[in-house]
Amino acid sequence: MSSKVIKGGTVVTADLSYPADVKIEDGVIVEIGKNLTGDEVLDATGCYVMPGGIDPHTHLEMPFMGTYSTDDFESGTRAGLAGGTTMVVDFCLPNPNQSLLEALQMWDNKTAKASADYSFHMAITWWGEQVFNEMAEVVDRGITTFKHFMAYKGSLMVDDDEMFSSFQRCADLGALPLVHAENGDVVAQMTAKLLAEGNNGPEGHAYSRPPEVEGEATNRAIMIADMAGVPLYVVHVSCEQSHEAIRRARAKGMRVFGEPLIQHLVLDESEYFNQDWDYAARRVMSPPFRNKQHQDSLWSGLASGSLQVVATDHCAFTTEQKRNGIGNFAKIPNGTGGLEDRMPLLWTKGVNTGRLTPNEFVAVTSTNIAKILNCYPKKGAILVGADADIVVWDPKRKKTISAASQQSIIDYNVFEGFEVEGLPRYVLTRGEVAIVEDKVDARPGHGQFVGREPRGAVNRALSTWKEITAPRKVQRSGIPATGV
Ligand code: DUC
Ligand code: ZN
Ligand code: ZN
Ligand code: ZN
Repeated sequence: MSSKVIKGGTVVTADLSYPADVKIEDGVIVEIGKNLTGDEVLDATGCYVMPGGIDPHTHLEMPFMGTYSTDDFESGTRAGLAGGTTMVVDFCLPNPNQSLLEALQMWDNKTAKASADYSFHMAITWWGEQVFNEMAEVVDRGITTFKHFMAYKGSLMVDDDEMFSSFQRCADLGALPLVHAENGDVVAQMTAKLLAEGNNGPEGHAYSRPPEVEGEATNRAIMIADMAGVPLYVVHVSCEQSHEAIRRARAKGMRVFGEPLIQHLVLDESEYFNQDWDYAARRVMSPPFRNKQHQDSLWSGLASGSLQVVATDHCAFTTEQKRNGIGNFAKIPNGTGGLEDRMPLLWTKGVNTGRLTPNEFVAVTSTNIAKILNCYPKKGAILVGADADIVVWDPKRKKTISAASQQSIIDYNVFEGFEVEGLPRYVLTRGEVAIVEDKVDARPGHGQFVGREPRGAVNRALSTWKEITAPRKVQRSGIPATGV
């Protein structure tokens, strides 16, 4: 059996930094120590040897707003690998009244050319006995996270009744609910008003979704989760109002997690104002970019631990697709890319500025989410027995981000022109070398599904703490009269 040794680097985990060689056989780490030997040597001199990044929020080849997001599992996982990300978690979105299992089959069919490992979150886009029953089967298939859209009225949005029912079901199944927290009713009304007044340009998108819309929904979801007796994960936290709700809940003792995106950390609302139409429309995503005060709030949350994960919400549309919204900003497909740039940008803007330590960088790009999703230490770890998903990070390598050299197949990059310092020298996916500096050797089909177990005792919320010695019985069918 052939082996590889990553030699001469500094192992950096969420806890520790120490000089060591890392030996790999059969796709897993078999030894960590001094003076290791192997059949093939990868030189890590001057580099950090870190767990590969995990991006828990992508939309690859997703049907959305009348089109499909353009990066698929092939280009998306390749882009991830090029930037040090070795696992993505994509959202499976059933249509209203569609079987969750049928939707899952459709999503699974998209993954044949994935070059890095992947998992799924299941979205709850409608409610009924079928959904209640199928959620148990979805959990049995290793998908233990359920997403709820509080916005996109008329398509993906669920109301509080549906959300409360689903959250209670998640509690019973040991699953974690996720929310896209924006008040969809308020957004719909503000959108209609802006359009009626003739404000139809891309900046109208930002005006229609102010931070209050997000803060209100985040507070509401937290309270509903606590009443259902389940923790909560808030995706794409973009503003102080939402961060404040999460901080307050955590201070009270609730298990609430918050995920800012690299886009909101790095880009601000000036991207929408007094800009050329294409420029602004390419940056239309939900939630929209915010001002500097909100950005500072997100950075401080990552440093203090009140926010735990940096993701991308990678959902890439071409300029041509964005132009569907000329004359009506509500028809601009929402979404931006970021898979390739998340780690280099977070390193450059976070570690190089002193806002984050290298260990905190590992925590927020990989280890924390592996623990939350319950795939640690298979993923997110440099430990004997862990998958050899490894990035050998060269803190001195530089580049200028440009669409001309990106792996994403869209025609622009929202970070065009940003200088980054800190890039992969090598990226390994289960022991296979996919990236050597600028050389991309991602192998379509190599990526495998990562199934996850229910979360066990950590899936308790504050309101159910008293029940810790009397675990609930998992009910596999039939909607119970009450949630407990
Ligand atoms: N926001 C986006 O910008 N795109 C995809 C879905 C979402 O919530
Ligand atoms: Zn969202
Ligand atoms: Zn999303
Ligand atoms: Zn392989």
